[in-house]
Amino acid sequence: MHCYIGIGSNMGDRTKNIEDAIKGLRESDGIKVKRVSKIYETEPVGPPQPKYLNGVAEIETELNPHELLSVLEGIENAMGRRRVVRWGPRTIDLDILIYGDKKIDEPDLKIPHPLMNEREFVQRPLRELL
Ligand code: A4P
Ligand code: MG
Repeated sequence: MHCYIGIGSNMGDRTKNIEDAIKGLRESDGIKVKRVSKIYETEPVGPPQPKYLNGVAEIETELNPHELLSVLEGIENAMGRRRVVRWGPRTIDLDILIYGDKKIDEPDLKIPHPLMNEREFVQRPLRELL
């Protein structure tokens, strides 16, 4: 399936965090990274916090949506992400933006990502790839 993954970081070495996350995607079984957008510095949305770097990766995957979500969570956890504040600062955030033309509305998984269309930090890199 053809998917788009949103990538964000606003803590620590943001550039390295984004690179490590993309490397994590490349090394994951069942995922092929096709293209990566430019990486942009963006104003934080939500509580006051440092600026983000954001980008989007286009992937092809054999994994189903829940399997893909677990892989993304595995990469986040391996990179030392800790849940602290909703919408708060994070070393890395990986979101499934689009999974083919599938629509999912479950408590732990909503696709397309519900806030995607309102967020310029997602739209700008995504536009490059669509
Ligand atoms: N979840 C549901 N749907 C999805 C999906 N499509 N992809 C669930 C990934 N996860 C999905 O997310 C909480 C839970 O959402 C996951 O466990 C998963 O089951 P999280 O990443 O642990 O928590 P969070 O990120 O604090 O909450 P949320 O609502 O995902 O926040 P967002 O929407 O990701 O926003 N400003 C700028 N400039 N750039 C940013 O990247 N990011 C955020 C976080 C806020 N402000 C930002 C940015
Ligand atoms: Mg998230």
